[in-house]
Amino acid sequence: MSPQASWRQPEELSRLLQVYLIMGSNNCIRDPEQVLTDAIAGGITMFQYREKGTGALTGDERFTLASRLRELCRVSGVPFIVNDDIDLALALDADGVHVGQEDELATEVRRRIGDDRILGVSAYNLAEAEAAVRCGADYLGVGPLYSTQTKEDAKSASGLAVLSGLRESGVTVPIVGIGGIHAGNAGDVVRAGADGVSVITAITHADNERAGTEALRDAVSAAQVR
Ligand code: TZP
Ligand code: MG
Repeated sequence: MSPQASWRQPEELSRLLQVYLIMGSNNCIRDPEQVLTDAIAGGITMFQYREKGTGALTGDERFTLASRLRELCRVSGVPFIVNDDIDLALALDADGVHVGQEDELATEVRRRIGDDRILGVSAYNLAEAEAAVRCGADYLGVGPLYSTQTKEDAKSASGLAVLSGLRESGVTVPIVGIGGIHAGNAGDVVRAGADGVSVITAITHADNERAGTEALRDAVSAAQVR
């Protein structure tokens, strides 16, 4: 089994979702390669390249940055996921893709990326979560749980009840929470039913990205000791 294929196993994915950094160049104050290097040193378990919104890179600049970040992930064994862009994911031999509800249908994405790559799908409620699982999602990104300034078109914050609701309704796939998460609330997210937390600002705007990552890891690990 290729490393990518084993990463799709639910127990493995649950571990990989613990501290999931998402970013593009416009989320970073410092150089994105340096930010990712420090976040890897701090112990991120998965990375998503998401180049979106005001000031996002396009064309060759976007491809070049994506390739460099992909390489940093490859050498450190951190799964590299691409947001939305299946062509970019395939060109970079990414370990997976993450799509929203508005993007290409998850069944079509699965067909294009094959059986070895991770497929993540965003879900805001139970109906979206169940549809995503039926379409072949390996994990769900659920949120925004708390209010966030980072996503320009973000829905209103759902609160944590959506997570416990999904678990009570029998959704068993790995779940990562998203939206407004930081070291101070990450434990609550995990206790409500998530396997881990995905963050942009909590790492990219931390005074020290490595320390910021370590604080998230500690908060998630402490909440997983039940
Ligand atoms: N999807 C829902 S909220 C969000 C995305 C991409 C942004 C999360 O960013 P932050 O800075 O961690 O709140
Ligand atoms: Mg999307």
